[in-house]
Amino acid sequence: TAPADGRGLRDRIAAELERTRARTTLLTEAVDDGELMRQHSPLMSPLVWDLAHVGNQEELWLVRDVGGREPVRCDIDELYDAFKQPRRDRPALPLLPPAEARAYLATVRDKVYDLLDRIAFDNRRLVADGFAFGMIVQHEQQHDETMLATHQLRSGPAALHAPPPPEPATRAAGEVLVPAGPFVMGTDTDPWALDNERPAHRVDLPAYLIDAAPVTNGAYREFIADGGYDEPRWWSGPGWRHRQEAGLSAPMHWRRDGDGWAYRRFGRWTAVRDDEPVVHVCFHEAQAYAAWAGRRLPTEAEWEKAARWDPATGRSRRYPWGDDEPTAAHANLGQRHLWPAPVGAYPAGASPLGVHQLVGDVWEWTSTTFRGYPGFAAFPYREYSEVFFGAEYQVLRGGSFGTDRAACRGTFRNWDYPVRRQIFSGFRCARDADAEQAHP
Ligand code: AVJ
Ligand code: FE
Repeated sequence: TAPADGRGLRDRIAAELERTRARTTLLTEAVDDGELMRQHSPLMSPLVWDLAHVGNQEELWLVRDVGGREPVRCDIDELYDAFKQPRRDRPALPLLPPAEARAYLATVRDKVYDLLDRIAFDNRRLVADGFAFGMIVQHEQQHDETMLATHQLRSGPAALHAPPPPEPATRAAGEVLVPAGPFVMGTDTDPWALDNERPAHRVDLPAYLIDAAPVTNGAYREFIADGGYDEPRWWSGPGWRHRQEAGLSAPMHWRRDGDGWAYRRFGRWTAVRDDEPVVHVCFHEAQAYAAWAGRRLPTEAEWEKAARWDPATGRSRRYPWGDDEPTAAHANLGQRHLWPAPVGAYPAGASPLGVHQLVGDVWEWTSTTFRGYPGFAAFPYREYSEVFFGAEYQVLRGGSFGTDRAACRGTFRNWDYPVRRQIFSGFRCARDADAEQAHP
């Protein structure tokens, strides 16, 4: 790794900032100004809000806080404060029009490059290893994924294009036994890991079985065909209430198509493909499917042990395949494709125990609610994650086809309400090992 104040770190940060801004630009130039200002769903912001919010956070953290520079503009802080402005109210705000928002982002970015040239990467926690820059890169990438979900919700002809994901190259089916024993969950050393991924701590788990691949459309269709949506015994109390109130009968963006099903993906309807991971299901649907299948969702710790634990060394890896950064051969990440890849498409991304597609494709619901790890300390601000701790949010793991590699690793934690499904959410199942499997 590069010395803490070396050219290497500066160049790496500049490259990540540029790569990320190129994605933001793509997502916000794919539609006209009218569509940027409009709200495509009450669940989402107008795209032009996300755009200026990304610039405003960069100004707050890098220009003002790290750089100690004069504000670029402090008149807009309130408008782009996510806690002061609920999403459904954002279209009514006096938002910066697209051209002004773009000019604002460019001004902020120029100051950040200037700062990057001069800054000493000393031991102050906010700047050590370029953390604040990494946080801002991840923040922009997270909003890019949110903007991608907005694109998926918008009606009208397709505005985004990408080649299809790779075809299966191996069989990824059945379950994998993860033996009982401790592993290290979370991290103390990953330089850009966020506060909720820390500290590293030992977790001892009994033996369990976890699916070798995410649940597919084909398997999910059997649940639908078997009347799963109409059978309260598969659903939790709150799940059934939500299924009734929301009138759920299939994943979001699906419709009946003759005898089968079609889904809408970024403006195009096509027949549902059975060997792809199911996406756009809420936690309640995932839980009901698991109950129907005689299984359960994995806990967050079970997910992470399957993704990181190396049985040969007992170490926790950064990713299922090792510590190397993801490449196109490892995982479907970064909006290279616009939907999940069929199961078995990423043999090079499998874990040592043979669990596939843990990273990329779809965010995976877990049965765990979002809390701080033992010894958690908010950094640099309580509003990133601590204010969301509690029973209201479920943890999702692994990242989707729309998650950038900068915002995805074996320790990365996402969370959302159990009713949400406009995100790129799927799941896999698990179950307790029986006595014979646990003690062979
Ligand atoms: C971690 C994806 C739940 O989008 O609400 C963006 C990320 N935090 N701006 C979200 C985030 C502040 C966050 N999630
Ligand atoms: Fe944000």
